[in-house]
Amino acid sequence: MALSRWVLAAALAATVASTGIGHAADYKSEYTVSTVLPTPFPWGQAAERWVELVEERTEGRVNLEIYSGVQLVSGNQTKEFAALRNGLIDFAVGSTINWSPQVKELNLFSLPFLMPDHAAIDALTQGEVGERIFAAIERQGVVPLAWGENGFRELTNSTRPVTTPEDLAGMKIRVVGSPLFQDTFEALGANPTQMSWADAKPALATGAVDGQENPLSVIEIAKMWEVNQKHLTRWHYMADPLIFAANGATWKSLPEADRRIIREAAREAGRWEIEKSRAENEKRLATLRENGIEVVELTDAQRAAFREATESVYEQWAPRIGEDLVEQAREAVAERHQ
Ligand code: X2X
Repeated sequence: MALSRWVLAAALAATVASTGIGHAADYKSEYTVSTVLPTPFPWGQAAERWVELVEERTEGRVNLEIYSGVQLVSGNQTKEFAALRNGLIDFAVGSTINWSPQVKELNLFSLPFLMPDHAAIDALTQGEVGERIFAAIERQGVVPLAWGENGFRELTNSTRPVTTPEDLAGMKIRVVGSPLFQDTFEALGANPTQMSWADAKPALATGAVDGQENPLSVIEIAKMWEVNQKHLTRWHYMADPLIFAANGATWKSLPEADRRIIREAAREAGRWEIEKSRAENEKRLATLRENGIEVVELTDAQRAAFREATESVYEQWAPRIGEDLVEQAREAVAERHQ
């Protein structure tokens, strides 16, 4: 009797071990998290917050390690999504711009002057458009978890104040490696050059390019005034959301309870980062001015001239993004709560 009870207990213990209840044996010692920007950029802070929350709430079971500067893909930011898809990267907090060459729907956010304000960004990411975008990512084997924000991208240059498209004529502008950006700046009469973030500052320092575009946080923290940037046009022409995401196989390998923790932590980190970086914009602008950058605020009429000059980008890109998705986005923006 006693023996049979012992046998039963031993058999049960063996079953528990082999089915891995608790999954102790299934965890990797480290899960990679890719980002382009490190702390103190809001983007890096978002990743850091996520990692801290996950480690705390999984009591160290899920050990996330941040690899900034997209070092897992040798700094080539437009290769990040492919690496996340094929498992070279476990998790990432990535910009819609950098993933748009693989997920064509993400070009939606790069359409010039689609989103005039923060409420417009929220109307897309927090609504049905955002769900459709996440579904498009999921179809490619990557699990989207939450939204963050890099921010409205403003234009800086070394040469002159830019208030009209004509001011951009022939100006050499560094843009991210996205064909849509190439088309936008060509439509404006500028001379765009695609390069990764790692190459941007050196190119500005040597004068190989005259200008660039990035959110105020990036312009301030990267100290763009040190690489000849003297003029900033606050044209709010587009904003790039960030997406927290997981490789599909990595995601499936994790117990349901941990997945819930990771997803919720990503949502919290994303909400925290969006709020924080929006609140910091005015302070950042003041720092830029203190460092000698001249800021041009556009009037509605001036902004309209830029919008008209880039209409051709919609004709070129709406069919590739999906006409109905672009239309749905335009409606969501028009109906947004301000
Ligand atoms: O490369 C850029 O400009 C950056 C850092 O903003 C992105 O990764 C989109």
